[in-house]
Amino acid sequence: MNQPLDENNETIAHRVCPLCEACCGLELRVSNGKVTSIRGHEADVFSRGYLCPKGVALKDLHEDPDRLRTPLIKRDGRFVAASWDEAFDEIERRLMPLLNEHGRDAAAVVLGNPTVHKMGVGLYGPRFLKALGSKQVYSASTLDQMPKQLSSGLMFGHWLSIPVPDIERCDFLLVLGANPVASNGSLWTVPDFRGKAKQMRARGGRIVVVDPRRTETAEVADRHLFIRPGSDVFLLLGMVHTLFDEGLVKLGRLAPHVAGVEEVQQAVVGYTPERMAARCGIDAQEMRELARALAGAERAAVYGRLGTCTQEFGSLSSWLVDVLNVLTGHLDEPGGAMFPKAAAFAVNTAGRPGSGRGVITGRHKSRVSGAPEVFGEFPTTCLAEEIETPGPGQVKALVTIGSNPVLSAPNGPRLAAALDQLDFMLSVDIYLNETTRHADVILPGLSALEEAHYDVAFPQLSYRNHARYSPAVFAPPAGAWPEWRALTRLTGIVMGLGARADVDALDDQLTLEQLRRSAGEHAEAMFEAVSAVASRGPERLLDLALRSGPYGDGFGARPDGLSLAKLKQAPDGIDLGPLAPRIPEVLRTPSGRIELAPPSLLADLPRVAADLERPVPDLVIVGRRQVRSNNSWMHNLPTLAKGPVRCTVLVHPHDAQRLGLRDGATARIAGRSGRSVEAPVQVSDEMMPGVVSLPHGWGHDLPGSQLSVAALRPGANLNALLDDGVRDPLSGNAVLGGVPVTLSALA
Ligand SMILES: Nc1nc2c(c(=O)[nH]1)N[C@H]1C(S)=C(S)[C@@H](COP(=O)(O)OP(=O)(O)OC[C@H]3O[C@@H](n4cnc5c(=O)[nH]c(N)nc54)[C@H](O)[C@@H]3O)O[C@H]1N2
Ligand SMILES: Nc1nc2c(c(=O)[nH]1)N[C@H]1C(S)=C(S)[C@@H](COP(=O)(O)OP(=O)(O)OC[C@H]3O[C@@H](n4cnc5c(=O)[nH]c(N)nc54)[C@H](O)[C@@H]3O)O[C@H]1N2
Ligand code: SF4
Ligand SMILES: [Mo]
Repeated sequence: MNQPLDENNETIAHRVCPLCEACCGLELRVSNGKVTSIRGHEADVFSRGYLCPKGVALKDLHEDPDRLRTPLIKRDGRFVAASWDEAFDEIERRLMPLLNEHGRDAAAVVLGNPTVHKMGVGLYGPRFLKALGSKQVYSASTLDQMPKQLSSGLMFGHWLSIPVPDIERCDFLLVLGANPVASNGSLWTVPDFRGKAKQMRARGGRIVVVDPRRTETAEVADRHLFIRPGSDVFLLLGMVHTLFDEGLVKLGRLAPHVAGVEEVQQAVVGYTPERMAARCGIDAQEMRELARALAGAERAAVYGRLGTCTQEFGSLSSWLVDVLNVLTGHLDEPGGAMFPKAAAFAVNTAGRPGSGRGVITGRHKSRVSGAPEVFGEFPTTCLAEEIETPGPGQVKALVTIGSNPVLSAPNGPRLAAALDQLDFMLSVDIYLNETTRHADVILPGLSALEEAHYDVAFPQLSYRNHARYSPAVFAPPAGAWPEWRALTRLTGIVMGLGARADVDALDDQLTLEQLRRSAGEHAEAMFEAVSAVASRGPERLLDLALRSGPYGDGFGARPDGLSLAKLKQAPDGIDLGPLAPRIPEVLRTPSGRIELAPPSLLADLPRVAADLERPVPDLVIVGRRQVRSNNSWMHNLPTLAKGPVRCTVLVHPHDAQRLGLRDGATARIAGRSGRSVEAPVQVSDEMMPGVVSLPHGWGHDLPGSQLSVAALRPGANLNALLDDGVRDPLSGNAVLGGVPVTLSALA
């Protein structure tokens, strides 16, 4: 794939960026085994040359001397380098007796954000979980998007059937609680949102942003409305009310496919815009006009993201976003909110089209708080108590895979203390950081540039259908293990096969078993066919998924269809066209219809009414994403770390004045728990009065980490302030915004 360019032996390689959901195609120049430059891949069919500064920092990540390259074992409180065999022996020796004595639920697993950005981890992590058989599964999803997954699951029948705006054809886009200009999008894979927003406005489209901060995205929109954090549900209910009140409901083509319209109408009767206005800070007239604009636009979409999820009414808000899309006739219509159709791995392209089992929650409850299981997980904010609380079922061992909950989950200090009580902890991670320093064994992964890649999740959320494969840019160092192999060996260990089971044989066995479940009698033939052309591991699973997917060659049935071999011949990727209507085929609800009024959501509405009576806190905090940062783990890369101090608390001038805070001074920010952090003040009228903002993922001053660059400017850990006791009850999602704080000037 790499073509030599000149006498310097410079070659060009292409790689989809693994750092965020935008999935930009990158063009790397490589000379003598080193990256010499990284830029956007202009011919990439999907991202068209776009990239952000983090993409460039992939070079720093690849070369970072702090990035782990060998397994580490903690001996007498210190990490020492170990061979892979030694590390697996240690894991078997320490983990298996715990499982044998206390049962499978004695081991918990936490999956972090990067696990969805590496094909091998995304595909082999689930295998390990299945073999482990523990109910103690946690992930970044309950710090992030679980409300949207739940509302989508209840409405459309699968956790990942999430509609995304068809921005290239949209005339009116309402964005709530998302800042894609900085974050580059989430649950919506849309590289170069800024450029697409510009194009949209150039053809007469309008964008309205609802956010307690006038964000970078608000700056490229036509209109920005401040909203009090945590109160989207009031705005959205007011808008839904208006649609019924003013006769604006128009289901269009979807009419025969929607159940529950009358129930929704009944449910919103009391929620007039006039009653909602004071609570959310958006006036009633404004609310009515937003509803009219949405209903009146030919092609429109409502998109809500992180800010609408990480709050007490996350599931209700996420649901109401799509209720608006459905009631205004914009769901599943070109230019509206549409369902992507991925080439591989999408559950909503498999099985019988049009109906299915739907989703259920609460098949079991967490031991201490009784939180319902959602999508096979418990809320990450329940992890510390499950470790701390003695009794049958207590968590004694923990496996973290690409996750840093000590910084990324509320009440990190409590979790850090709990990790020290574990009998055994294993981390599969590329850094020795705030979380992995607590581990007994750390298994590193490869650099992303040393592995081939195909995005397993994000084509299911993309603004346009496409398929792209990236070969490895560099061969991995001799003896290094990719995570999928390490996870396979771990799978063997928890299956009782010992620490030296043959990884290749086990991969063959598990792949064939998986195939028998999905393809029945055809399994053997399919297995033979892909094994002849694709290497073991994730590439083989990819070939299987592509060929049996909706655009696939069907193993010969459709010779023009996709296969891995065909994709490998398309270094710019393959465009599969604009999003196309998919209802009813995409639905997997038992009724075969869109469930507009899921009973569990309606039953949660009384909480909203009760909340209307509560006093509004004087000062609350929200988070903030910044282009040169990525959650908790990219502050060690010199190209991103340089420049101004970014971990600042933004304060509105009025609040600064009344609290006696000067720009540049240090403020103590205290939560209700009494825990506090300190950060430099940045006075800015981009904040809504009564709301301050601090980015998350900082706080790199904890002892025992090996992050030499990040430690120079550690920043303050927002999550040290936040409480782990507040959740959206239906999804279990943590509340990360709208949390009451006090601010005071430090002498
Ligand atoms: N207050 C507040 N808290 C938040 C948020 C917020 O907005 N506000 N956002 C939340 C959100 S949306 C998310 S997704 C979570 C993220 O929560 P986490 O996933 O726990 O956090 P990350 O910072 O992404 O940490 C990633 C971990 O993966 C490791 N890693 C990086 N690359 C690789 C790799 O290739 N292989 C392996 N094995 N490991 C790797 C890193 O070293 C790090 O330990 O944080 C949440 N926390
Ligand atoms: N540069 C960079 N990019 C990233 C990340 C990163 O850390 N840095 N993280 C990645 C991850 S894991 C994710 S999940 C995505 C998230 O991507 P987005 O969903 O775009 O999330 P944010 O950029 O945090 O934007 C959330 C917005 O919600 C606002 N907000 C807070 N509370 C409320 C509220 O109650 N209501 C409303 N309406 N708004 C509110 C905040 O002010 C903020 O502007 O970003 C991804 N991309
Ligand atoms: S926006 Fe930046 S971090 Fe995200 S995929 Fe593109 S280059 Fe990578
Ligand atoms: Mo996230």
